Amino acid sequence: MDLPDAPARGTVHLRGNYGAAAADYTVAQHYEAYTEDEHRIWAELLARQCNLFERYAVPQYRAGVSALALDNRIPDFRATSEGLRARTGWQVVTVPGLIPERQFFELLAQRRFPVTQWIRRRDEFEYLAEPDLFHDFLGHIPLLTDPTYADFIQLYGEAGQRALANNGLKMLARLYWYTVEFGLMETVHGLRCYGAGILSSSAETRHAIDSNEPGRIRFDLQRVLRSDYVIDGLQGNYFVIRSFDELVHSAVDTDFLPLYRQFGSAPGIAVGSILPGDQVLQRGFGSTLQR
Ligand code: HBI
Ligand code: FE
Repeated sequence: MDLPDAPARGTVHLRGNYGAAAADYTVAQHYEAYTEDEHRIWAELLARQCNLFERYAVPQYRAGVSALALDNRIPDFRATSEGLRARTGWQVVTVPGLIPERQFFELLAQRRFPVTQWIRRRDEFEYLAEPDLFHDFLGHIPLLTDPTYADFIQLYGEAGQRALANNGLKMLARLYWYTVEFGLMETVHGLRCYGAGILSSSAETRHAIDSNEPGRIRFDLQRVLRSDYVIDGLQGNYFVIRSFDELVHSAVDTDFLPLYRQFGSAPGIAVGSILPGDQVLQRGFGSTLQR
């Protein structure tokens, strides 16, 4: 029986219904309105991904997936938030889709992670133009159970608010891209993935670790802030950290403003480049050596 305020099934989860959004761009999830087919799409996507985690994901991510106790139903964000708040103070809030940077950074600074309300169609399993519920939830939420990573994402939100005021958005977005979305970590068992854009895509998960096409370069904050990226395609390079502490220290110990001033209007380093100063862990055959 639908709740009185729940709209008809399958209607409310239309993409981008920003009309219902509050000033902070959040909306109600309307959990009861998800259709059986939307739950099945979640289950099919999860089944494809979760058998890759053992081999390809960092242990902190695997621990987060276990803690979330995912099953074949789209998660109810209110229930997720109760468990998450107790662990690291984070909550999951619902948004209609991509939201303006200002509101995005504000939510992260408040330890409120925005997850998209709608889930992709079956014909979008391989490629999706913008993040959906599956990418946002399965990619980003498990690591918010890790205290150090959880600190980094809040620090990133605070840095984003400062970047907006200092023409640093493009450079800071690169930091998010090459860590939160497509980051790798060096572990005792070899390279492992922690990036959400990798772990929510079976093709990218395999590519990031198994392919010898992309380069794997040791993380260097200034190098990452200056490195361009493309949003529609597999990565040309991956940047490798040793720990999430390294991310927190890079965010806390760096004065970004001089970097924004020095490099903010310069062209970015081309995708797939290897620079003389790079500490290359694995040189990809797709990389181009810059003299
Ligand atoms: N909005 N909902 C949502 N999710 C994102 O990941 C997101 C966004 N807006 C902006 C944005 N990401 C990127 O520009 C960040 O690098 C700021
Ligand atoms: Fe994302």
